[in-house]
Amino acid sequence: MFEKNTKIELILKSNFDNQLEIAFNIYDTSGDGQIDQKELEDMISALSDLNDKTDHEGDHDPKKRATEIIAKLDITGDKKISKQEFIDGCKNDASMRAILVPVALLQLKRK
Ligand SMILES: [Ca+2]
Repeated sequence: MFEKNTKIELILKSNFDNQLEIAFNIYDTSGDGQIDQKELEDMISALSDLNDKTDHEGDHDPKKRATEIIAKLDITGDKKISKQEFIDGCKNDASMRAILVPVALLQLKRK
């Protein structure tokens, strides 16, 4: 319990870049420095489950959302999101940031 609280405090105190970097590392489950379609889909799916949004159809379809997010953030056109693309994208686009770095994501990290 103590360890968890310390982690939250660290996240809150860290600056915005660090928060985005933490978020990126949560998405990049393979640890190769790129977020690919599958990693994004899995995390969007996990986040909506966390919010009790069990509706994965239509606009909530994780596959569709992942495709849209990659289309928007992938500058180099390799269909993956690098750390720099992720950080720049979140900084320049508040709606992207709201989708990609919700409070729920940082809660997920603690599990
Ligand atoms: Ca990866």
